Amino acid sequence: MVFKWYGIRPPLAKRPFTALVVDPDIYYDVQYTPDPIPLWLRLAIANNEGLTLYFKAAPSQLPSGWSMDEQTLGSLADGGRGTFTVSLSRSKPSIPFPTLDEDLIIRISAYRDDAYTDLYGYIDIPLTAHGIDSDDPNWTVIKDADFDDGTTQGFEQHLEIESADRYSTSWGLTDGTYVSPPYSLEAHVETREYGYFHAWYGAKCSYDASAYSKAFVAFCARRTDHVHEVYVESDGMGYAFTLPNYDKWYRAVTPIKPVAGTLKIYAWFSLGRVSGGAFYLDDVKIIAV
Ligand SMILES: [Ca+2]
Repeated sequence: MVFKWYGIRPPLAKRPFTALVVDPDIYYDVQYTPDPIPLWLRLAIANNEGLTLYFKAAPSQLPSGWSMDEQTLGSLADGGRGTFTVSLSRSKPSIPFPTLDEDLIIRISAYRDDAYTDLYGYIDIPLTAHGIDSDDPNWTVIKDADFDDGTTQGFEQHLEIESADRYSTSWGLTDGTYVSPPYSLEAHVETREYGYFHAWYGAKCSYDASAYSKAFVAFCARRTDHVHEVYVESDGMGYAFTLPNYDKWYRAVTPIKPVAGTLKIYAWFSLGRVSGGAFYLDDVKIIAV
């Protein structure tokens, strides 16, 4: 499971110190994930309080089956902004169709000192976790792409360049890494001497979920170093995920618009000269109800 991040929360009552950006909804798939299921939540904090503050995350209210350690996040100077990752986990539940929805609250506290003893204030952040079983037979499967027949199964290249020079791309199947053997889909870039590549690069496909009220895409994704956020975009609705570590497969699931449209899954590449980067997809499933 990875986390996503899509907007600025409205002001919370009793906000003592900062603006926070956090996605109040967490989605996870019980397929492809270990037990317990690790989850990562991304926070963006802005400190406008006139002094350096040290931040800590802790559970405030967790339903049964959830666990989270207290985590120090580090400091922000006055006027500073930063993004932080908070980890938590859920013992693998059985999922009532279509989703298991649970409410939890995490507390972000700010301290005046790096020993975290002089409390300045805190914010409680309400979240809703949505567990999904992407293999539940009650779903209508709109698309199930494993790339293992040696074709891209309806996916095409998606590339939006912000700035780039002296680079080469390759896009297609690879047997170098996969979740289901023998292939995954790879978007690969190499830069040459004095080259650079700043772009969104990945895959897109058309889908039709217009006969349904809800749709989701579940997928496995992997990135190399110098490849950052992963984006899912469907007909104007977008989510950003961050894969905490590179060279490792993660499973993600997120809502998409129940329309006939285009689904794009791509990553942000930021490559300097004489370097390479890649983004991989495997076992992409669009489900609807
Ligand atoms: Ca595969």
